[in-house]
Amino acid sequence: MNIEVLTIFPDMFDSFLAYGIVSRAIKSGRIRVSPVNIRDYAAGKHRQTDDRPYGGGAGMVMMPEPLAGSINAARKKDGRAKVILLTPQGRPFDQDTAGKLAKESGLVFVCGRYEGVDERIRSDYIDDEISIGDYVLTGGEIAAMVVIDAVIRLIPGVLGSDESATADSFSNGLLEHAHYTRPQIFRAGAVPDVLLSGNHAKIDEWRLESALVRTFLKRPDLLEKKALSSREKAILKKWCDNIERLVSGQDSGHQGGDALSRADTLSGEEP
Ligand code: 6GU
Repeated sequence: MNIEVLTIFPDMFDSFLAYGIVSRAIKSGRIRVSPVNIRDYAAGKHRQTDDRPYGGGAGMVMMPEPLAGSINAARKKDGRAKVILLTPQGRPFDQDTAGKLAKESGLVFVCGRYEGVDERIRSDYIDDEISIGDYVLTGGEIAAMVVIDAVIRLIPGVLGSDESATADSFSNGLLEHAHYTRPQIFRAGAVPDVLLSGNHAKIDEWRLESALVRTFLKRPDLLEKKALSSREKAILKKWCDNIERLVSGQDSGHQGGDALSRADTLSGEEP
């Protein structure tokens, strides 16, 4: 995949492109990322890229000519490339959008600065607008890095087999299960026995339960959106039943009992 990033601060991308999976993907030739200085397409002695807004008011607006010039140059290299403006007014970025963008042959990211880009660029040159969340950044560069990072790891071959994206949080509509590595005992915490058992059916079941419970606790909105499988429903129902048993045990005056210890098949990791 060919990625061009149009920005007035191309050097911001140096360290982003120099490390880890991003750097490896570039070296392997699976992606190419080219930061392009919009200023190279600006005219005049000062190569100005921003100007005051018509109608007055605070802030500056990115001038249309340098943006049009740099977008046209990127389009000339790859006519099929999708041109994406990073702006807080864009569509909220999510894993689903990352997956769709990973299938494109080329992407051109336009990084807005100041108060934004001239409206005629937005209407005539931009295929899609993306926001990375409901807050305002000083420019689109960090947002472009966020989007590029999320997209390239979904391109086939970019992740090694031991870094698979299939179990990622969000890829199945759930947060990912809990993870443990050595040592087996750390402070008061032990690794759940099931993970040491070598029983892969049991480990899969534990991981699904962990994913469901932590999604319920941390991001219940994700569960509302998700079509649950019958296995997933059964696991959540088991937790419901166990909690119900615990509560009705309290109502009838019993103390203790083992309702929760039965519910706690996650061995203390989840509550
Ligand atoms: Cl894509 N750009 C800027 N400037 N601010 C943002 C954003 C993008 N997404 C959230 N805030």
